[in-house]
Amino acid sequence: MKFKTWLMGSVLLGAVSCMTGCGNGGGGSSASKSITVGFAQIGAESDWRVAETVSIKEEAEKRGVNLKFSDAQGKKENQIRAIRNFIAQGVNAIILAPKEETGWDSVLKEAKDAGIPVVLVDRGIKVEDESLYATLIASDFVYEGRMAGEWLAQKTGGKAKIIELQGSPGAAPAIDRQKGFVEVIDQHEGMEIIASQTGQFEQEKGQKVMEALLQQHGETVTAVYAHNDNMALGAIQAIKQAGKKPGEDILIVSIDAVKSAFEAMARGELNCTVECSPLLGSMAFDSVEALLAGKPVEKKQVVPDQVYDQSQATPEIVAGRKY
Ligand code: GZL
Repeated sequence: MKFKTWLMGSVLLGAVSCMTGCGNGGGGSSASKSITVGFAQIGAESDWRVAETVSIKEEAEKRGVNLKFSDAQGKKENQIRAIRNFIAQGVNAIILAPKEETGWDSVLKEAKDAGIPVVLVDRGIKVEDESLYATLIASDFVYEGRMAGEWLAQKTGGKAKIIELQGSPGAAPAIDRQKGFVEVIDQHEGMEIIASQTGQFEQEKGQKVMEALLQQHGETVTAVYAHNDNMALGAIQAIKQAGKKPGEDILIVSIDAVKSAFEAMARGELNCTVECSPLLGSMAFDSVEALLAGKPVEKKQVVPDQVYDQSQATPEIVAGRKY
């Protein structure tokens, strides 16, 4: 008798959890079954981006999550297409690293109508209806920009002619890292941004932009602020080709704190990098699992950052860097 009751009960429970948790998303605890998650990644434009992809994929593997991965090759329209495919495939949840802040309302409404929760990682968006995404897991880019500005102001005694290498236009980190940096520069009359141009967060483009700007400003520039390390590494190449010493003739401060930045600091070519961790896999899947279990999730989960300079680019620290 007991056994039968248990059996009937478990069959019923199984049916209910499948109706709510299978197919196109919705409730049901993932702890009792593997889930399918779509990850709409921007591309592989930087060491940081590659490290983020590895973090998400490794965490999915660890948790037995069936991950559908899409690399948008740097195009927002490809990310939108990927999200539509995920919806059609009936994934349980979507993780999105949005290339730009705007243009997401329509496709995220489709995900919401399909009952599929969306977790934003690493970059925020601007939408009419904030309920179109469940949570944003990201660093505070304004704070990162401020930290970069404060470090440079302190290092130069508030006197610098700065070339700024911006991230990709419309991206939250590019907008906010500039905002935070300018807030600090504006407090020092001896600090001035003499040129500002996008290098799309890419090393090669950062080098090309710096080569061109050195033609115009080579005799006045005293510092470079790059929105990410890869563009800083490109600028370092350009400065060397111009016969100047990066890190000495021209100071360089950037953001991300990837391993190659620590190696550049150890060579004395980069002066400072502000960490912005790409290791978001664990937080992302904690959020997905909580959402699928119907538990509350903070709307904004801020990832802590810190400043590193050459004094911390020791062999031990470089060897210990996870990305
Ligand atoms: C930051 C991330 C930025 C990195 C760049 O969260 O969006 O995009 O700083 C990457 O390296 O290209």
